[in-house]
Parts: sequence; C-alpha cells; structure tokens
Amino acid sequence: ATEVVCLGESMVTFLPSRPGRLADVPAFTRTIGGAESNVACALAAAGHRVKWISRVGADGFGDHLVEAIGAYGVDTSGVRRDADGRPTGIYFRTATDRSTTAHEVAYYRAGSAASAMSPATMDRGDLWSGRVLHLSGITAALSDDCLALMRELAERREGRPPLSFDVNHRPALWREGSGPRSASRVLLDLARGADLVFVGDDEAAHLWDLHSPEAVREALPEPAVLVVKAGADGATAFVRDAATDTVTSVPALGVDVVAPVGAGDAFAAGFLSATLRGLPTGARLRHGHLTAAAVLTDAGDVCVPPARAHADRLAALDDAAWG
Ligand code: KDG
Repeated sequence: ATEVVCLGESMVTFLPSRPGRLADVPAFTRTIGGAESNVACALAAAGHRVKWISRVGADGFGDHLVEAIGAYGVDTSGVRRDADGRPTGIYFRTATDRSTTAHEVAYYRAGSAASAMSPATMDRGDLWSGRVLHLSGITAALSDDCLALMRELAERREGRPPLSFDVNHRPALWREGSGPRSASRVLLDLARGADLVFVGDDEAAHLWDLHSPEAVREALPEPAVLVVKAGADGATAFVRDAATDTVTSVPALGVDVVAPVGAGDAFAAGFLSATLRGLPTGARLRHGHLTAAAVLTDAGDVCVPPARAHADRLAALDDAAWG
C-alpha cells in the first residue's frame, strides 16, 4: 500500500553551467525539480512506497519528468497528460558562489498543464490513498482552480488521513497584497488545516511577522506537529501529545552549501520517513537534517539520500557530533 501521496507541479529544471547573473549564464543542464516530487523522490529512494500525483503536458518534457521521477522508484500512475495543449512547466535558476545564497529563478509555468489541476478533475480516492498526503503552498499559487483544490484538501474532516503541508512561500508566484487571496492569509489557512506543518523561520517572519518558533506555534496551534526550520541553525519541532506540547530542537549539520534549492523538501522527506518508521522526534529532526545535507551539497533540487542503515548510524551519533 502507498505510504505517502505527494501532489504538486514538477518542472524540467535548467541548472546553469556557472554562477553569476541569469543574464550571463552561457549554458544550462536539464534536470528535474518540483517541491512535492522532490519529497516523493527522496522518500522513494529511502525505501518508502510513494505516489506522485500531478499533470504534465503531452510533450517531451512531460515524458522526461515522468521517467526521471519514476526512476527514483516513485509511482507515477496518477500523473495525467494534458489533452488541451497546455505545456509542461520549466524553470531556470542561477547558481550561487560562496559569497551568497541568493539566487535568481525564472519560471515558465503560467498556463502549464499542472496549473489546470482542479477540484473537478482530481481523483479523491487516489489523493487520499496513502497513510499521509503531502502538499505545499506552491500549488495554492498556481491558479484559482489549484487554490480551490488545496482549500478542499485542507478542510478538517473526520477520518481523513493526516495532511502534511510545507508552507513553501515562493514570492515570484504571488501577487503581493493583503486580503483573503494574499500569500499570508492563504498559507496560514492551509497550514491550519494540516496535521504536520513545515515552515522556515524566514517565511514565518516575512509572511506573518512572527519572529520565534514559539510565536509561530502560538499562531498555529492546530497541527499536531509543527516544525520551524532555522536554516543552518537547526530546526524545532512542537509535537502535541494528549494536549501537551513537547518542544525539541536539533542543530543542523554544518555543510559547505553547493546549492540551497530543494533542502526544505529533503528535510521534509527525512522527517516524514522517520515519522513513518515511528522514530522519536529528535531522530525525525536528525533525519530531516541528514537528508537536507545531501541536497545542500549537490547542485540539483533533489538527490538520493544516504541509505537507510547509513542514515540511521549518522543519526545515532552522540550529541557532540551533532553540535
Ligand atoms: O523546493 C524546491 C522547489 O522550489 C524547486 O524544486 C522548484 O517546485 C519548485 C518551485 O516551484 O519553485
């Protein structure tokens, strides 16, 4: 049976041949990206049964996504081809050099096949067929139909499998402003409907003006598990058990970052994997950091994490090794 279902848009991703401004990059290498399929790939590579649900164009890039994501061991049978000529989304990004982690992103995804995902066309049985459904805030920004689908999936309903939600604020996809359709409002509402939430402290500060993990927990008491990530500093998990919250913080591994993109997805995959295996909170956070470290030290958005037995040995190192 499927353990995790991941829903979201994936894109053929073009990585630059060298750092610098997008305008100056002479060549790009084709690979894959997409927050939710990044999670799916890392989970599948870690030995879990995972299904990725999405739409791609009836084009060569759609073939590439399905084949490359399938090659990680992800079940792609829930991916639909667009019959109306909508293309597969693509995106280009710059690489950072050691002086900065800032990077430019150029999306070509407006009107993509995935942006046509809607409540009218998605198979609910398929979406809820796993032990967990994993979503991210990116999908809410793709189109009105995608937003409607996200809102429906994040409704609290008796008996629904747990919903995992990564806030994943992508400013380039949102028209900023206030009101019910603002990123702040939409992403907070979606997070409130989830059972497990991942959010970066930078996102919480920018979206909600919240400046500590405790402040985020106060604003977001609904999810049984809330993970606030502080980048290179580590992450804090609030886990509610029989009405009491336990708070666990684990520092991140100090790695030489090659490219930060995808680290959050990898963290979510490591945390989810350890959760599915019934490991305690501290170990969940460590597996999140270990999986993130693998992606941070790789140029792409997704990579194969350390094998399970290897990750378990690293996660079991004593506190001194974990800083
Ligand atoms: O988290 C990494 C993703 O942002 C990247 O793989 C591309 O899905 C993507 C997006 O929408 O930016």
